[in-house]
Amino acid sequence: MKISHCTFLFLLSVFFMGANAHAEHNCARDAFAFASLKGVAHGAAFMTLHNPTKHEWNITKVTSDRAARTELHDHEHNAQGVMRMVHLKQLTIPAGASVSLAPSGKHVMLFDVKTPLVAGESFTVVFSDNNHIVCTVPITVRDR
Ligand SMILES: [Cu+2]
Repeated sequence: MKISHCTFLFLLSVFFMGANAHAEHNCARDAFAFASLKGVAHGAAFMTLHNPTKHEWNITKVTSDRAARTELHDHEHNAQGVMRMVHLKQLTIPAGASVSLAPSGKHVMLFDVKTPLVAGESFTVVFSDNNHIVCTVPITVRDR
């Protein structure tokens, strides 16, 4: 069977689209943090975390090269309807599932940011499951 030049280019482009789709099949997307407010030494990072493995993740630890201390937080409403942050001891992501970390919801809390977060810079957040790293995420700082 003779494959025309056009067919060949088409197959080649499908191959590269496939390769790109595979490269995106990692553990996080849309990861960002807001630039620091003046005089505020804490911040938060947001993303969609995805577990591409065949086993459940129980994330118990999160660290960052940009903050002295890092915690997983969620928001909850108390009986008075006031929203407050709570420390999540564990974040479970079933095999193949995703969890959204977004403003007013779950987030990575950054305490004692060493120097103010400036739009355009990036840093790293690392999620661990029983002392094994499950996901290393590059975070891009953006303006509010
Ligand atoms: Cu928080």
